Amino acid sequence: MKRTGGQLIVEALKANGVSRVSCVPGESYLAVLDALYESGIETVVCRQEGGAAMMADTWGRLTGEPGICMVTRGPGATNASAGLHIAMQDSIPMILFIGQVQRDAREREAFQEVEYRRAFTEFAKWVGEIDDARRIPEFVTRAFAIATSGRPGPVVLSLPEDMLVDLVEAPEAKPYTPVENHPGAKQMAKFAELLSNAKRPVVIVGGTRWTEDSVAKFKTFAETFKLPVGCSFRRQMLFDHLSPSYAGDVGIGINPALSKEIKEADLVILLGSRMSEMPSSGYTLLDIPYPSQTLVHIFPDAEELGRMYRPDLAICASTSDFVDALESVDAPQNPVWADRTAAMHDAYLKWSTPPKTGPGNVHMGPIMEWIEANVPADTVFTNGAGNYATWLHRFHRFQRFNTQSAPTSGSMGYGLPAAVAAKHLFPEREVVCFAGDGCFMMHGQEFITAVRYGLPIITLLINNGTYGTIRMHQEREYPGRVSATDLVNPDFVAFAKAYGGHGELVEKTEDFGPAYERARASGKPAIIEVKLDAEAITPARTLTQIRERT
Ligand SMILES: Cc1ncc(C[n+]2csc(CCOP(=O)(O)OP(=O)(O)O)c2C)c(N)n1
Repeated sequence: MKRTGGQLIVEALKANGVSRVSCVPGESYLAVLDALYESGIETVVCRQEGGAAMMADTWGRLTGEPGICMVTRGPGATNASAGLHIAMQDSIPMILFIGQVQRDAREREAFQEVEYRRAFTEFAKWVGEIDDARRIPEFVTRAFAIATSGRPGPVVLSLPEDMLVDLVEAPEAKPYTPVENHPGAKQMAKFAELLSNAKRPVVIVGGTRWTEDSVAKFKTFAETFKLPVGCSFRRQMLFDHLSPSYAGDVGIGINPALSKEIKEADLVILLGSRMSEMPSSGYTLLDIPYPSQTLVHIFPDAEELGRMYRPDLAICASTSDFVDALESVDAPQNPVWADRTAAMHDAYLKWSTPPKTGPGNVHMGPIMEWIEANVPADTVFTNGAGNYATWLHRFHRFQRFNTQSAPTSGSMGYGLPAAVAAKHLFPEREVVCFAGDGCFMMHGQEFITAVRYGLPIITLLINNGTYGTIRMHQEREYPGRVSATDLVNPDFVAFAKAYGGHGELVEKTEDFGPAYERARASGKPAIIEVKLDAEAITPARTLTQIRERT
C-alpha cells in the first residue's frame, strides 16, 4: 500500500509509542499535520517554537523516551534551537522535525532555507535530511536509537516539503531497540575493592534516563552502605533529600561544607553525571585531568569517560544497569565513614533551613517553609534561570523521582513551557513553575497553551523588577552603574486574567498561603506574583552588601 511521506512519518512515530507532539505549524510540513489529523497522537499547539522545543525537552527528560517537536523551516527552526541547545547540554532524548524547502530549490537560499546539517551540528547529536520518502522508517528508527543511546541527546530530521507528499511503498515501521550498556563482573569487583579501601567516599548522581526503579534501588544501596550522596546541578529529583544519606546539591552556590568534603574525599563516585562546569563549581571540585581523589566514573557513553577527568575506574554503563549490578557488592558491617555521612546530612539540613526574614515586606524563606509544609511530595517543580531559582534549589527538599525539570544550561524562559509539558504528563499531580519577571516574559505566551489545554499549573512569578542575576554580577564588578538590568513589567495579575487564568498578587509574606490555596482551588492555570524587594537578591546577601562589598 502506498502512503505519503507525511503519513509515513506519523506511522513511524506511532510505531515508536509516541502519543504527543508539540508544534508550531508551518506550510512546509502540511502533509505531516494532515497525517496527524485523526492519528490518535495529541498535537500540542504552541505559540513560539522555543517553548514547543522546551516542552518536548521536558517530555524527554521525565520519560527517558524522545520528546517530539515539529516546526517549520528557517525562522521556526532557529526559534526552536533554544530548546535544542538545552537538550544537548542536558543529554535529553528529543527529536526535532523541521519542514524544509522543496528539493529542487535547495542551495539557492530559497524562502526560509537553512542547511540544518551545517547550522545545527553543534546543537544536536545527529542532523539528518530525508530526501527519499521510502527511507522514512530507516531515518526515524535511527533518530530514536541515537537520541536514547550512549549519552542521550537531541536529533534533528529535516523534511523537504515535496518529499512529504510523495506517494511511495515503504516497509512498515517497527519500534526502535534501545541500546543499554552493562558493567562487567571485573569492573564491579574493582568497584567493590575501591569502595572497601575508601575512608572518605562521596557519590554524586546525575544525568538522564534514570527510572523510578533505579532511583529507589540506588537509595537502598546508599543507605545500606551509609554512603553520602550529592545530586548534580538540577538533578535533585534523583535522591531523596530526607534520606540520612543525602549530603546536598552539587550545583551553583554549593554548601561550602559539602564542597570541602568532595575536595577532601578519597573516593568520588560519579554516577551518570558529566560533572560539567556548574556542578563542578567552575571545574574546581575535581582537578583536570588528574583528580586528587580516586575517581570512579559511571557513564553510558565511552566518549565522555576520560574526556576531562581521568578516572581510576571507568564503567561505561547506563545508570539502571549499573544500579542493578550493585547487588553483587557486599555491604560493609560498620563502614568507617558512617559518622561522616551522618554529619554531612546534618550539615545539609542546616544549609537547607530557610532564613526567617530579609529585606522588604515579602520574605522568600517563610514562603519556602509554607511550600514545604503544604505542597505534596510528588509536586513537579520547573524553573529557568535567575537568582529566584536558588530558593527552590536550596530550600526545597526534593523527595521523589520526576519532580524536577530545569535546564543545566541556565536557559531563561524554560520553566513555563516545562510546567505545561509536565502537567500534560502528570495531570493528577501539582505542577509549580518558579519564574523571575525576566524569565517569565521570555516564554510567557505559553501561559495561553496551559489555558487552551486546561492545564492548571501554578506559576510563582518572583517579581523583583530586575534581571537580578546580572544586576548582582554588575553591582559586584561595576558598583552603582546599573546598565540594562532594570525592568518595566506588565500587571501580571491582569495578564493571568486576560489569558483566561487565575491571578494573585502577594505583597506581604502572610498573604502567600491563602493566595496559593485560592490559585489551587481555581482549577485554572494561575500566576501568583510575589513582589520581592530587589535587595533580597540572595538568601544571605543584599544588593547593597554586594555593591559595598560588606
Ligand atoms: C536565554 C537567556 N538569556 C539571558 C541569560 C542571562 N541571564 C541569566 S539570569 C538573568 C536574569 C534573570 O532575571 P529574572 O528572571 O528576573 O530572575 P532574577 O535573577 O531577578 O531572580 C539573565 C538575563 C540567560 N541565562 N538565558
